[in-house]
Order: sequence, then C-alpha cells, then structure tokens
Amino acid sequence: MSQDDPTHRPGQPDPQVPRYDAPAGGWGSLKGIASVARHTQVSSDALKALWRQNKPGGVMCTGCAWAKPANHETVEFCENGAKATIWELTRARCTPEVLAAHSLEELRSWPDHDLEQLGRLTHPMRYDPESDTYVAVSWEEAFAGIGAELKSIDPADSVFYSSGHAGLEAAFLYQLFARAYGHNNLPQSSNMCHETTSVGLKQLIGSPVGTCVLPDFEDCDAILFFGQNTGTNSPRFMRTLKNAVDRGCRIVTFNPVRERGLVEFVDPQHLSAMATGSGTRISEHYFQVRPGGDVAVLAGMIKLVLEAEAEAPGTVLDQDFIDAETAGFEEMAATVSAMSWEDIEEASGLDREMITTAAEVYLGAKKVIAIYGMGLTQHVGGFDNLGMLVNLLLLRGNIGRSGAGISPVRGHSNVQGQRTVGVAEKPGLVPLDKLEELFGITCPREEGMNAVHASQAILEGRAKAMILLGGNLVRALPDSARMEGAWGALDLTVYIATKLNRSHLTPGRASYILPCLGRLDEDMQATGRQAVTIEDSLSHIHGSVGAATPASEHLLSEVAIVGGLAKAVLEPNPKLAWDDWTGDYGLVRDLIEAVYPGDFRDFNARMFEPGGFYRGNPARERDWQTEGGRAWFTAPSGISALGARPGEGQMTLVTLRSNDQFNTTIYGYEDRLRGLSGARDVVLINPDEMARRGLSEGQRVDLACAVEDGVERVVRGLAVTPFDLPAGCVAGYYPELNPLVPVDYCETRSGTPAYKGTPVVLRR
Ligand SMILES: Nc1nc2c(c(=O)[nH]1)N[C@H]1C(S)=C(S)[C@@H](COP(=O)(O)OP(=O)(O)OC[C@H]3O[C@@H](n4cnc5c(=O)[nH]c(N)nc54)[C@H](O)[C@@H]3O)O[C@H]1N2
Ligand SMILES: Nc1nc2c(c(=O)[nH]1)N[C@H]1C(S)=C(S)[C@@H](COP(=O)(O)OP(=O)(O)OC[C@H]3O[C@@H](n4cnc5c(=O)[nH]c(N)nc54)[C@H](O)[C@@H]3O)O[C@H]1N2
Ligand SMILES: [Mo]
Repeated sequence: MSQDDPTHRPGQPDPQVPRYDAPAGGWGSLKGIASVARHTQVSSDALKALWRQNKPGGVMCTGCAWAKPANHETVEFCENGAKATIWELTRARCTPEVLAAHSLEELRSWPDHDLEQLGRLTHPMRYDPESDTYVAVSWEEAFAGIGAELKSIDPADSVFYSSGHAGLEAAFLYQLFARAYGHNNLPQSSNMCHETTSVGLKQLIGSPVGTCVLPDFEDCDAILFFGQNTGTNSPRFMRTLKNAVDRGCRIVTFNPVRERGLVEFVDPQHLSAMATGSGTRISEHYFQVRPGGDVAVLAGMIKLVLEAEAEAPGTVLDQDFIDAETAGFEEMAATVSAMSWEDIEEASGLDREMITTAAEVYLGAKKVIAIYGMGLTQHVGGFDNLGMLVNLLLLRGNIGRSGAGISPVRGHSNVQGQRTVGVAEKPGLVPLDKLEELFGITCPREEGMNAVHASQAILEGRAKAMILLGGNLVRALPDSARMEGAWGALDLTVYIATKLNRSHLTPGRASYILPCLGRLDEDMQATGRQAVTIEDSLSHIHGSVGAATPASEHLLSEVAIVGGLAKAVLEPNPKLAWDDWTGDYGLVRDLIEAVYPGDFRDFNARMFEPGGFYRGNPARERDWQTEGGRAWFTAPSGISALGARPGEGQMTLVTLRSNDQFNTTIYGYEDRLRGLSGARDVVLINPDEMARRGLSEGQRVDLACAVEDGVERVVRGLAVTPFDLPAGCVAGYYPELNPLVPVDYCETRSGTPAYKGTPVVLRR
C-alpha cells in the first residue's frame, strides 16, 4: 500500500496478511487439543475412548468419515477427533435445572459455543410456552405427546431429517419408520454437502460415491486436490498423503486459500520430525484458484491434454478405454477446445503457465487420483465441476484401475452409510418392494423433500412437523435467519440430540428434546452391550463399541428412540418388532443384509474386520451403472461454476470452517492453521482489495447478499481482516454467515446450497 493511499493512517502498519508458518500436525495440533481440553470438563472416559479410537473392535470417531486403516498406529486419532471426543465426553451436564434457569429468549442471545458448552443433555424435555423454557418429561409422556401430534397430521407434511452422526442401525430403522408412517421426506446433511456427488457421480460413472480405497494411495503417481481442507477436516488423511509424498507421489492443489495442511505436515507420531519441527512438503504446486474457477482450470488442463495427443497421436489418450468404456467424448472435446485461454485465465484467476504446470504433472503420471470436497460441490455449477474432473480423469483411463480414481472426502462419520441403508428422499434409490415384502407395509412412491425442498416448505408454511435425528438444521441451512423466523409456525419439532444447540431454541407449537447416547457411550440393552456400525468415506463398514459411562441414566439410544416414536405412531404390526430390535442390534443388521444383500453379505460376522469390510463399487470394476452403461464425458454448461459473474462492486462469498469447529459445533475461537484467532465475526479480504475499497483492518462492515429476489439478507458488524485470498472474493465463517445464502441459490441438479459461491456486496 502506498503512503498517498487515503486509507493509510500515519504510524499504522500496513495491513498484514496473517500467517501461520508452522506445518499442520506437529506440536501445534497437540496445543490445539490442550486448549479445548482446558475449557472443557474432560472426563477420564474421554482419554480411554481416544486410546480405542478407530481401531478394530474399538470405537469409531464421531468426527469425520475418513478411512480407518487395518494396520493402525498406536494412536489413531487426530487433533480434531480428539476435540470431538473430549467435547462429547465432557463432565458438564445440561440438566432440567440448568434449562429452567434460562428462557429460550435469553439463550437465543448466546453464541453457539456457549450453548453446547452447557454439556450433555440429561433428560427428555418438553417446551413450556408459558415459562419459555424446556421442562423435564418422562419418556412415556414424550413419546405419547409426539405420537398424538404425528397421528393428527398428513404424514406428507412431516419431515424426518438426519445429520450423519447416527449409526447404520438407527438410520435404517428411521427410514423404515418414515415409510411405514407414509412419506419419503428424508433430507439428510449430505443434501447440503456431497449431494452434488451423489447425483453427479451417479450420472457420470454410475456410482454415487468415490471409487478409491486406501491401497490406491500407496500406488498412485499423482494426486490432484480440489477444494478439500485435509489439515482441518480429515486430519488422519494427512498421514496417508505424507506417505504418498515420501515415496515420490506428486500433489497439485487448487484452492483459493493456502490451507496449511496441504502445504506442510509433521506427523505427531514421528518423534524425530516432532523434535526438529521439520515438516513434509505436501503440495508440490499450490494454485489459488478463484472460487468457482475450477471448471476453467480443468478446461485448460483438458485442452493441453488434447493438444499433446494431437502432437503425438496415439500416445497420450487412453483411446482403447475411451472407445470401449465411455460416451460423449467428441462433444466434450469440441466444447472445451472452443474455450479461449483468455476466458480460462479470467475465470480461474490463474495464468496459462500455472495450468500448464498442473497439466504436465497429470501427463507425467500413469496413475492419478483426484480428491475433492466442498470447494467443488457447494456451487451453483457443482455438477460442471465434477463433470470436468471426471472428463480429465477419463481421458487417460484414470477411473477403474488400481492407484487411480475419484475420491470425494465425506463429512460426518456415517453420512455416506445412512444413504446406503435408505435414508434418501428419492424413492428410486431404495428397494421399496423389498421393504414392503419384508415388513408388510405400503411404501409411498412419491419423491420426498430434500433439505432445500423442506426449507421451502417451512418458509411457505406448508410443513407441519420436523424431526431431527441429530444436527442443527436451523443453523446449518442457507437463509438461516429467515428459517429461524419461520420454524416457530411448525406444529411439532422433535430434536434427538446429545447437546443443546440453536435449533432447539426455535420450538414449534409443541416441541421436545430427546437426549440420546452418543457413539462413544456404552449402550446396554436386553441382550447386553450393543455395537453399532458406520460406513467411511472409502465405503468400508466398521463396527463400533462405546464404553463411556452415559451422561445420565435417562438417556436412550437412537435405536430405542426411533423405536419408541414408531410405536407411538404406527398401528401394531408383528413384522415391525421395534422392541426386539432395540434389544439386539444384530437383528437390525440381519434386516439390513436382507434388504441390501450385495453390500452387506455376512454383515454381523464381518463388522469387526480390521480396516472394515468393503461393500464394493461397480465403477471401480468399470461396470458403469449409468444410462447407456458407459462412463460419461460431459460438456460444461459454462466456464465458471458460479451462478452468475459477479456484477459491478460485487464479490463472491466463500464460507469456511475454522480449525476449531465441527460444523455448527464451535469448540473455540482459534483458527490456528490459518493464523487467525479470537473472533468468528470477521470478513476475510485480500489486502489489495481492502486498499482499493478504502477499508482498514478491524473496521466493522456489513455484508449483504447480491442475489435479487426481493429479500434483504444482511449480516452486520463483521471485522475486516486482511487475508491471502484471490481478488474478487471474501470469506467468512459458517454458520455465522448462513443468513446471506438464499435457500434456492443452489446447485442446479442436486440442490446443494452454493455456500462457496454466493454474490455479496460489502457495506460500511
Ligand atoms: N474439524 C472438522 N472436521 C470436519 C468438519 C468440520 O466442520 N470440522 N465438517 C465435516 C463435514 S460435514 C464435511 S462435509 C467436511 C468438509 O470438508 P471440506 O470439503 O474440506 O469443506 P470446507 O472446509 O467447507 O471447504 C473446503 C475447501 O474448499 C475451498 N474452496 C472454497 N471455494 C472453492 C472453489 O471454488 N474451488 C476450490 N478448488 N476450492 C474452494 C476452501 O478454501 C476450503 O479449503 O469435513 C468434515 N470434517
Ligand atoms: N455456510 C455454510 N453452511 C453449511 C456448510 C458450509 O460449508 N457453509 N456445510 C454444510 C454441511 S457440509 C453440512 S454436513 C451441514 C451440517 O449440518 P448438521 O448435520 O445439521 O449439523 P451438525 O453441526 O453436525 O450438528 C450438530 C448437533 O448434532 C447433535 N449431535 C451430535 N452428535 C450426535 C449424535 O451422536 N446423535 C444425535 N442424535 N445428535 C448428535 C448435537 O446436538 C449437535 O449440536 O451444514 C451445512 N451448512
Ligand atoms: Mo458435510
């Protein structure tokens, strides 16, 4: 910034971009755990749980869905897994006395962090409008009250949401309950997350999930990383990456933010590296693409691959594969070839040389894996992002062979698995005939509501009842401020949860909080201690046995709660044996196997196999279960994944997770790996952009959504914070900025909200 810049105040330093130069992992990660432990009442059970975490026969982490290896290390948890465990197994209790002392009106003024900090919920609770508090009720009263409400409405007006926390057993019973009751309204957290993957990859390669398994990472020559923040969101994956780099695998990353984990990493288990603090460089090249610019990057790379083939015909493309296994090549190639470098550089924010460097890495590798996360899925043009990535991989046969493939990194620990066992609003994805035959029920056949449809139904007053199996939907959804306003018009809200969160503070006319056991808790039922199962990001199924003493004797398991609700609503049916199933989860696994024999063969016998058992993936075997039976090249509908080019004065808003949160659960105010700390009400902006707009560090500004649909969406009082970002965009934290994202500003085919690409304007 120059001295004659009107915003430069004498004596003030130029805005500095915050830096965190230490590698991800290392001592910093231990400090991160310690800081959460300091202000949480850590129980001794938490330490025991960490020891057993992600090991065969142990307990599967409640955090992310990253794979659990068969040959585990002594310590198989990461910084954020430890935080999740310590947070869940706190000694703090959110009792009826605590809740009696605070009205909901008061609690609504608390930050998210403080609500969960109250500790584990201990009793079933009912909202009492008179005192504006939650009051304790018995389970019998709660089930009877909820049952009466649900029986009085049209099932099609109710919505059964699930966040990806619950195990396969509870999830399977939950969808069975919904269908027996009479609807397919089963939105799930993946609707806000990897729905682009579920819809996109299914259409393109016939599989709604990734094609890679852990051994592929020991065999690949190059990894391309798009919009996934490993160091924070799946830290155990860092070790896999480090091992890959150590044996010569090359990594190229595209991300608007220089995320430390993808720059450098020290494995906390490696004593010599810890002692010297010397990290492993993870990305050989790191390109700060513009938000939504990946379509253009990939177009550039594809152009270069096609040019290389034209120069040396028969040597670059895997022509046999393209001819035998794919469709759509010509149209894709024509569309991409017609894109100009000028447009590609403009949309990507990268120059041709950078894209050429990336293409050279791709062309120099025999086996390539592409990894991606929310940076590709949460855009209006998310499908184009995936389509282009699949195009690039297909050109050289990089899907369906060892050491190659496409690997979306999933979010919640069992988000993928819940979909596998039928938590889906699309009836076509579920073997309904089988359910009818096994359980003597009639399944509705109409398409149900996904998260966006449910949100619209709530905003328009059409929905009557919401049940949340975990999660904090009011806060996680787009348009969250409008959602909070509309939610109160519901007849019934039911929150099955471990901790108090902001959604619970928006009760419907009748509202209940049903406190459940978490996965880390010991779950004793009629036949003894129960195990549950989850599916990881790489489609492996793992048994998990909780051993912690439950937070209160009044907690029920999620399986028991779903059974209790179902019994209170449904007519008696001997084939729906909720009590027997609650007594023995093995019976539920037998049913899952009966409905999905291909995926869950010998389920009960195999659930504790080290590394989990693989449920397979036809695309990995080049069995393309798509229209036409081939893998599809697709021509993108435009050069950017943004809904529209930002207009004059507008910027693209990217919402981020900090290193100190798990979705809407805020552990603290440190975003150590980005060199930020102390506050979450910030707007991150490039220093040049700050100067151009005459902004100073710490100045409070408002952000307003620039989508014109007649609704005002503003978040006020954000502190301007200089940060290393491409020009033309701003970033800030999820969920604080969710009021800015319009509910129907979402991915065109799957409805995934455009949390990474909403146009905004900045106001003083
Ligand atoms: N500790 C922790 N772990 C978590 C979670 C958590 O909140 N905390 N959440 C869990 C869940 S539910 C999920 S879905 C996953 C989410 O994990 P990720 O997929 O990593 O999601 P985000 O952190 O939202 O954003 C990913 C990255 O996308 C980048 N990005 C933004 N826009 C673009 C773009 O247009 N192009 C490219 N190439 N990159 C872009 C951002 O800079 C960011 O680094 O993590 C899971 N694990
Ligand atoms: N702006 C913006 N918004 C986003 C995103 C983004 O990147 N940007 N990401 C989106 C994504 S990827 C996702 S997945 C969603 C997440 O949205 P949700 O899944 O709805 O939210 P979570 O924060 O995971 O839910 C936390 C709550 O779950 C409950 N809970 C925790 N463990 C358990 C359990 O074992 N059982 C039960 N029953 N309850 C439990 C606790 O009460 C806790 O308060 O948010 C989405 N929203
Ligand atoms: Mo997610």
